Amino acid sequence: MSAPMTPNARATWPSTPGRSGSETRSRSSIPTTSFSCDTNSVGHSFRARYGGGSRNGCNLSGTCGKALHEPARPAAPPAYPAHRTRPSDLGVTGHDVWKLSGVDGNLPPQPAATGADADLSRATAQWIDRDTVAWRGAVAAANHYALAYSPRGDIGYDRGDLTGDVRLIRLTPAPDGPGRLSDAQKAAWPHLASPGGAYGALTVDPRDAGLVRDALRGQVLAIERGPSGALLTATGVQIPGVLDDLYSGAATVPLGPTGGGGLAVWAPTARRVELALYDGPSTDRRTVHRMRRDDATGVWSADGPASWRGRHYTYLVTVYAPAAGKIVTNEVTDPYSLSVSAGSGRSQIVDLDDPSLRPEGWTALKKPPAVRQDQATIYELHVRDFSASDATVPAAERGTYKAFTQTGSAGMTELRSLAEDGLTHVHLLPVFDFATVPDRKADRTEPGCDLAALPPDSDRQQACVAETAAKDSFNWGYDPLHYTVPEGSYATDPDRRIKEFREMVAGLNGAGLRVVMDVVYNHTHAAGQEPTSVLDRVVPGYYHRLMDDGTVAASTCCANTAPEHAMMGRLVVDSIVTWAKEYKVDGFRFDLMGHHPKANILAVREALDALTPGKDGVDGKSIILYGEGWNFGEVADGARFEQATQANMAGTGIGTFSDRLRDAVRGGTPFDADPGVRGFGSGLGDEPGDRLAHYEDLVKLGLAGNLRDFTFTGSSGTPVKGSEVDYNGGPAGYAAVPGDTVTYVDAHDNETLFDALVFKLPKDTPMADRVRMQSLSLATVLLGQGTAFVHAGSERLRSKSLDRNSYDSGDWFNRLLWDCRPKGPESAQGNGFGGGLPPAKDNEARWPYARPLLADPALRPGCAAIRAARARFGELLRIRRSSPAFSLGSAAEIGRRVSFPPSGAPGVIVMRIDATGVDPANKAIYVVFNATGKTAAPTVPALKGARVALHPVQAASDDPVVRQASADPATGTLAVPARTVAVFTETP
Ligand SMILES: [Ca+2]
Ligand SMILES: [Ca+2]
Repeated sequence: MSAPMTPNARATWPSTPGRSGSETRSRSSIPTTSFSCDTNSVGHSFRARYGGGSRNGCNLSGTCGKALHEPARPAAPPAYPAHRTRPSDLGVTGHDVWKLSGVDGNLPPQPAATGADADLSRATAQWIDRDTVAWRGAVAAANHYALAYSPRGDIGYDRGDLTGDVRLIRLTPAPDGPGRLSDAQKAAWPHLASPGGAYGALTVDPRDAGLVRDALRGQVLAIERGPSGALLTATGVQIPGVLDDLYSGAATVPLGPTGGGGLAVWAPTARRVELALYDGPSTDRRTVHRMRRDDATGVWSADGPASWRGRHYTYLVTVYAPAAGKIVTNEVTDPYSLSVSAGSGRSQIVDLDDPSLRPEGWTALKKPPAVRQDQATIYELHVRDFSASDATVPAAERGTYKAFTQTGSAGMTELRSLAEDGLTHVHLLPVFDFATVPDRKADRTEPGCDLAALPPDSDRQQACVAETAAKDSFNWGYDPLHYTVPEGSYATDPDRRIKEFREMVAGLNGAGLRVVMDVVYNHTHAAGQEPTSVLDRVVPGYYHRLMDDGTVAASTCCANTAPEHAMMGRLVVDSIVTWAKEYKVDGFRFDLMGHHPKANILAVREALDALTPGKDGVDGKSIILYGEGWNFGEVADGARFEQATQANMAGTGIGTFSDRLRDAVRGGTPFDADPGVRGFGSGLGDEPGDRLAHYEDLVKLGLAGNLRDFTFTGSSGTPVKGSEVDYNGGPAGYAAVPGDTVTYVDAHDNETLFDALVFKLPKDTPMADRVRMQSLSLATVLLGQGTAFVHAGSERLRSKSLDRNSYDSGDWFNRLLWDCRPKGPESAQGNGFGGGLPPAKDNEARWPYARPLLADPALRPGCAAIRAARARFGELLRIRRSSPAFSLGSAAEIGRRVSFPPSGAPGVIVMRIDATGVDPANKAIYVVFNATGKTAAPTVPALKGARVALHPVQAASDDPVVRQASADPATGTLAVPARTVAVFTETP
């Protein structure tokens, strides 16, 4: 029997049928190439389809962290048959022998096939549990299937067949069908069970079950051979399902620093894991220690002595990495890191209870009173924005956690003042370790131009900012590197980040504000073998969500994680609990929460609810949760699991941002090509018509917590339920309880409210009226049922110089100015407006709209306007806090008590809240939103003869115009000046 010979291959076949033999073939080398994400197209499809907000984040370094192989090109090769003898039959040198079922003896080489579908860089098969491989396409009864694996990771493809140290696990058509997924499997893996039956099912031959763990610790392919044995298909295998099945015991094993000097890491597919223990954060001197693998859980551990505490470490993970196409040894930080070195290159063993990591008084930290979710009023703030431009903060502390300890600074004085008015939470944009800002100040470069000296409509500011954007101090930070470590660039010294982060929490709590963290578990900065890839270099192919071909899903802009996989889901819960317990964080906002399973977010809730002051030092039940419940991408419409989307989270009390009221108040959507589309708060009040009428319905519904079952008289004149009001073709009302809804009119995404109004309001609108419309828009947030959310600076007309996506626009476009007084060139004062054309990257198409606006001095507010806006915002906060009627707490109470009597005029909304029995001081509260340019005078018959007056806060208002609002008990008429929100109380 002659072996097929090719220039690079040799094969030895057994001379006696049934005896073991060996076959060795050359490895085909597969070139690796990385590619850049087309984030514009990703962002565009996001924007086009969903009301979320433009994406930000990880498009920053120019890589999505994915590496793709170029497909191996099949030559016209000889092919080999299917099915192999049991490996146990083979001698120690034996590797690979093909047999056909029902045919005695080993098969000789077969004639050349015309070319198999053998792109080994893809992974179209999915190993979903220890017994089952889902096969893309139908399983053909006449064909033969197997998992081909190699502990050496050296399987290649050449001339029609596999090369390398190929071992096999036999697969047979699954009994259901046959060759079909069972109903239970279809339910668990809905995206594999499309109506056409996209995936067949294969079962691991019980005789080979003992090979499964070993196979998973090498390269694994799924192959299909024709009746003659010719290779038809060879593809990589997705392994999260089988790992979750085999290693379910890992779910409760402690990971990361486990006390003393102990460490543990889950790496079930690794061939070896070693611990590299360094003498310091940057020295090369290290000792390497073996780690012990627990075969049942896949967890590797080292029991270090307590003297290891403080030492820096990495793991040396020897593992098959599909992105490399071979076995590699990855030096990688700990996914469960609690501390990292400056630059995040090494983890550090720390005990977070160490007194040196705690500010004074930490254990006894006094929290501001807990606030029910629907009573919360949240202020969304970026750590750098808060103090980078605040001259009252020592220069070394500007832009840092430490700035929150400067109790006498302008910023902290302002936060305290807002808290006194009724603000309850500060929500911080990402403060976990992210990848896009160098930790050390010395490694950062700030823009070198005199930005303030340039003309207000110049394109030079943005050009200058763009030059240093990749190396400057600013990024929003939606590019996670280590989920459970504070970001280093916000510390005055990255090595003191833990203590300084805690000082920030204590500073904010001391100012009367609870602290929310923006968390981004839905993606990582990178995947594959990229240097900033952590999870995927420990367990390649596990933590991220893979598409049908095995590439990493990137619908969120970046490498999407898969919290539906057990250990990723666990990481989310563990990380949040650590922030809650060890950093005393009072709330969490999930970025793209709709990409998480609902069950994952509920598991977070459950874990937090179990934290008690006595046991854990914090009251977990007082921690609020909310997130972006958008429905898009590869998970859309429940394609893979029940998502944590707006509609699905209804009734959980975990909030989702409502885009309904936002769009109705601002007008249009954040994604319109023309930014001038008007809404209820931006000038449409003077343009009666169907559009205004519909927007008024959305605003009313939003004021009532956006409840799906809230019934009110709609613009049609007949009663309508929240779920019956249209929002872009779907139901507008989706909440079941008021805590489900986070109401907002601006956030870090998209233009600030002031900038949106610049685009939308008639150009000749006087500044005083712009201030009024700003307040009116914010009033729809602050006087509604449900969680109120504002972007920092909205209360003071904050502008980003019309930037719609400032994630990497530097400190300059993100300036938050606490001091409105002119202190330099005209463009440096005020609210940030007129800081030049916004960065070309996301705004250039709008420059023709922006240029004349930025050049217009009438659009730059002075101190009087900014102070007026701030004063009225404070009044709205005080009014919200003044009565329980503004947070009734249940759908039933809202349904019973909130109504919208006819206003008699387009552009005017009257809201009545029956306060009897909930507010001892008031019988009812009336709020009139007059979004028109004329005095409104709605008549409410029920008010005839009632004791009705302007709310005491407004009777003493800073705004002389609202003080003119009046009630006439003789007629029941409420007279409200143009562009004004007036609140009236009816007393017993
Ligand atoms: Ca960092
Ligand atoms: Ca930057």
